[in-house]
Amino acid sequence: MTELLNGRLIITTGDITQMEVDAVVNAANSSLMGGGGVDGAIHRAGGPAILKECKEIRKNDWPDGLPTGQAAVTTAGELPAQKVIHTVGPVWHGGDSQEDELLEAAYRNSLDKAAFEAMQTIAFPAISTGVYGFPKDRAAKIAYRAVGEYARRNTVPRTIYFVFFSQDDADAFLSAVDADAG
Ligand code: AR6
Repeated sequence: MTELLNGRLIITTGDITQMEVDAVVNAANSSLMGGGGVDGAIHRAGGPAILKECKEIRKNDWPDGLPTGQAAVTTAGELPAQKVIHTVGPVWHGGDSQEDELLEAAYRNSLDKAAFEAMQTIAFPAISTGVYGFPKDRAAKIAYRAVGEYARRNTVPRTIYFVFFSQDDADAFLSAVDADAG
């Protein structure tokens, strides 16, 4: 576990579905109907209440799907977290399709949702770096910058966790961010 940004950002490893936080962020797709990776794990561990609310959101707010970079909140069902914030990261198409801006927006809009509901603790997976193919180093720098800018301007959420699936991914994040700072 490593603390950055004066303790506002905590880098840790493990299964994000086990985090006891106010909100876990889901690396979803626009359909909000579930999938593999983090999305599959969250729906499996949280149970059917999450999908039920996702269907309501599709019907009431986003009939054509949640746009890339946006975020939406549901119950966390049986997860130890209180809520799930679903966001859609960009699919990597080589870097010239606004992938950087859209990834930053996914982090920022998720944090905005958390702040709006006065959530103090939020846990992010490494959005877009699995199925969606975003290069991990580049995603690390964007995630770090997005959260850093947010934390400077906002006191809520108080603590932001980046949860990596493996120690290698956590180490790669720390190297990428360190290289950026130097
Ligand atoms: N806890 C923490 N991190 C995880 C976990 C977990 N339980 N499982 C995977 N990771 P991905 P994406 C890491 O593919 O790239 C889904 O099908 C994983 O190692 O979950 O945004 C959705 O429905 C990787 O580094 O998300 C979408 O269709 C990171 O989480 C699509 O995948 C993100 O990998 C979204 O793709």
